[in-house]
Amino acid sequence: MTNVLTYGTFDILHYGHIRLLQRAAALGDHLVVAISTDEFNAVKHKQSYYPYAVRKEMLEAIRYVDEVIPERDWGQKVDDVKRHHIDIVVMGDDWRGDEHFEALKAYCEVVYLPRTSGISTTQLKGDIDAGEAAIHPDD
Ligand code: C2G
Repeated sequence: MTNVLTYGTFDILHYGHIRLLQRAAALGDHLVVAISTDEFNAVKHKQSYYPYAVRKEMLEAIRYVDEVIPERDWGQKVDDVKRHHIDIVVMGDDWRGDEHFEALKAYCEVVYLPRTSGISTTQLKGDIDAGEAAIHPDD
């Protein structure tokens, strides 16, 4: 049984998030997603559109996700890995080399997956405000 863990805000879900979750789930048997609380988002200087409860509800509806837990602070990751018997922590490669994840290499494998280009929650918000239609994801 290979347990996989990933972290994120996952606000206004889009195909970049889904493709990350799909690839993370493919690395093991059980995918745990630690989703940032609204309070932790403030620490990350992020204001999510959806509150934690809604973001959690949407993630739990995704077939690749087996379990959702709260991400309350930067310091919980080692405990998360131990408590959930995590074998692999997966993040998009915008996090490659980040101390918070590099430190986990003493406890489990850490995998950085290529981000999906051309999509982000910030871009979505901007395009919607400007009345722009989405370009085809694979354009
Ligand atoms: N992601 C991706 N491709 C995109 C957008 C996001 O692969 N086009 C990945 C990110 O690299 C991340 C995950 O999807 O691994 C969630 O992205 P965010 O919700 O933006 O999460 P973030 O704010 O990076 O929070 O402790 C770590 C933080 O909680 C991560």
